[in-house]
Amino acid sequence: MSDHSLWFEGIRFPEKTHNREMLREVRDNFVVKDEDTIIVTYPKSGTHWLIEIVCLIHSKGDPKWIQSVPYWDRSPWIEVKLGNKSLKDQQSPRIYTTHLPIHLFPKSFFSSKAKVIYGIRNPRDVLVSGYYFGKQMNIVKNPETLEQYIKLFLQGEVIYGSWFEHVHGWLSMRERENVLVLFYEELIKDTRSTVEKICQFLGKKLKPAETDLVLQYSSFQFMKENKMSNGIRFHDFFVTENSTLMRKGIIGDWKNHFTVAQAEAFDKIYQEKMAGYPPKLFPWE
Ligand code: PPS
Repeated sequence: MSDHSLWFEGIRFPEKTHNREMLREVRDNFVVKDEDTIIVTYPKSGTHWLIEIVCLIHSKGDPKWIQSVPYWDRSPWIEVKLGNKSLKDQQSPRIYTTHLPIHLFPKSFFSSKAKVIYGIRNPRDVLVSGYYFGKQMNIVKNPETLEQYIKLFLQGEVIYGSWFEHVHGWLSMRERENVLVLFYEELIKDTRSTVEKICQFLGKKLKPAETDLVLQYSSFQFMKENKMSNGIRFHDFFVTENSTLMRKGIIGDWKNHFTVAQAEAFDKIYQEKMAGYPPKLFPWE
């Protein structure tokens, strides 16, 4: 029986929203422009939060744009059929989003000055967030239990493939001037400094009062209540009316879900796969 996924270059995608031609087209022929800002993440790493912050920085904290245009038109996903279509209507400077691993990213980026913001989150929290998100969607067939989901995640067989490969690929770009690596955890712990870091990277100067507005309108609560930020594009794919993108928005929820054995098994693989990075690069233990 079909599980509603398609495989492209060893990576699993939902077949309802993606197709191989589009993925190939994006990688080989998508033209990245120097003025573009691109938000790149592995799913469930805080993508929507980054979109909101970048949009608010562009509007200097004025919420009109984020309250009147849905996030999927403000910063469309290039590899998703509908997102790719709405990107065609965007004027420069463009903002767009992707969850693509580096080897499927548009080749034209590598000779451009476009700016990439790569968001990373503790993979254990990514896993828990993805597990609940999968449960409220019928976009692909997901495992029933967390135990099964952990297994799939560690094998890299969830949507968009292995977290480890994704992070290795994108972290290899971290010394580039036009790539900013950000952690969800630093956004939570010190939102203001992280927003200021993004402003600096994008070459935007905001007054303190404008930064206050960015913080206010990109807060979890505000985003949860804003239909243009918490709305669901693919209603048909959601199981319940109460489905939400803004679930908890915290650090360390995995501790409420993993058993000791699951945490140890995860940790063993994590240590093996993440060996070699500088100590303290990742803001989690
Ligand atoms: S997606 O569907 O892959 O694009 O999801 P993504 O946006 O990457 O990640 C969803 C998680 O980000 C949390 N989130 C936030 N946390 C704190 N503050 C703000 N403003 C915020 N906006 C989104 C969201 O709650 C999801 O995490 P969990 O752990 O499921 O709550």
